[in-house]
Amino acid sequence: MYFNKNNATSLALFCKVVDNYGDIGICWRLARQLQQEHQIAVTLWVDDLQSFQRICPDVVVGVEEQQLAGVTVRHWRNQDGVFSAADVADIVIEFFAVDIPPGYIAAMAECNPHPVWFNLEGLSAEEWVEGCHTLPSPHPRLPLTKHFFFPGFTSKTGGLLRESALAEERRQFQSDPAAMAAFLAQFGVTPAEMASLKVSLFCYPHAPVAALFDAWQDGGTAITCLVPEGVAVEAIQAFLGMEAKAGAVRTSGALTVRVLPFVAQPDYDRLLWACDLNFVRGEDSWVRAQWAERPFIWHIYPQDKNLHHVKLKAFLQRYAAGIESLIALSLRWNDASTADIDEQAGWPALWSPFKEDMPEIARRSAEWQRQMLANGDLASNLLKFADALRSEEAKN
Ligand code: TRH
Repeated sequence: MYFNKNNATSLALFCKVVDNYGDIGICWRLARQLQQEHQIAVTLWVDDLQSFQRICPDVVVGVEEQQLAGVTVRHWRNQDGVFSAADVADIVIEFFAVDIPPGYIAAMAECNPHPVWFNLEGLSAEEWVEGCHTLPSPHPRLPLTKHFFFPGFTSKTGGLLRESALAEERRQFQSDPAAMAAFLAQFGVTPAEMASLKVSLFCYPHAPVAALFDAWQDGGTAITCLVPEGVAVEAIQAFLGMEAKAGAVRTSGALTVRVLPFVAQPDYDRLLWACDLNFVRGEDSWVRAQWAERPFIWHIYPQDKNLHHVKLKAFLQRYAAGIESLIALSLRWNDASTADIDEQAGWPALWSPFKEDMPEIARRSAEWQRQMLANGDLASNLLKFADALRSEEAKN
């Protein structure tokens, strides 16, 4: 073992917030886990402390360097900077192919041994991922090689981010109705709402929220939709008839919509665990929904030329095969067409079979979780691969 559990290993993780919360959400989760479970001395370089503060309220905006949960957080302001070999970590990770400062790369080349260097990529269920995972990319000028590391859903990928205590924490919470009720009560959820079908909603603004709300309103099942502040604001305000601020609530027909505060990351997990159905988006909340062992619908981050539809279908093929109602609702939620579904079907016709199938979807979600557990977790897999690379370098 080169990268021991004794704080002797250092790791630098470089994160640029492109938009929203997924970039920092994933990096923060990985940084914490590497420190807490593997005792790695982690420095997280991040360019946007404001976004970071939304998912982690302990972040102080305007501070250049701070300690958070054992992780050193550095405000990454620009590409400048003079670095020496002593500044360079044993393991260097660039998230989503960000360009790390040229001065830092030059200092990496001065190190002996050279640091292990990764480009940590985004999550996709597409088959090509297996072929690209762990591929080397030699630097054009310097004696450095970067390796691609892909999260994924099979044993030939890096697996998914998952803290070692997560499953047990979730099981305990979900087997304690009083704890779930107390958690939701702090946001104003009433006992009647507790007894209804509870749905959390996190999606991009273009999701067909209004059409879904119409179907829920006119349906026969009492539904409480819990929406963190700032999500699908236009549609939520249209339903509420008032500003979508935390605490705002309105019932119409069978549907109650309640706005929650945008909660800290660990509470977002509890929200997913406490709800009967979760609408999630992007990457990190999507993975958390998979660990929540509840039915979920994924709103995928949109890409040019509808590339995201290919990714969505690749995931549904692995996850939802044979569950037509889940496939149909997921495709329609993402405005993706396919020959397999009736494109004219209205939302009540999509919702009703999906609701009927929810017990089966919940069983599938438990089975999926067992399948994913067998792939190990991303942080441990990444360290194992770093170790293999270092031992290879030591031999040469
Ligand atoms: O916010 P996202 O849409 O983020 C991203 C980015 O757009 C990114 O550029 C893109 O590459 C990626 O999606 C695919 O969705 P995501 O990934 O689910 O991240 C949301 C984070 O916010 C996640 O860590 C959970 C957290 N969160 C909270 O902490 N509290 C909340 O109340 C909510 C709703 C989310």
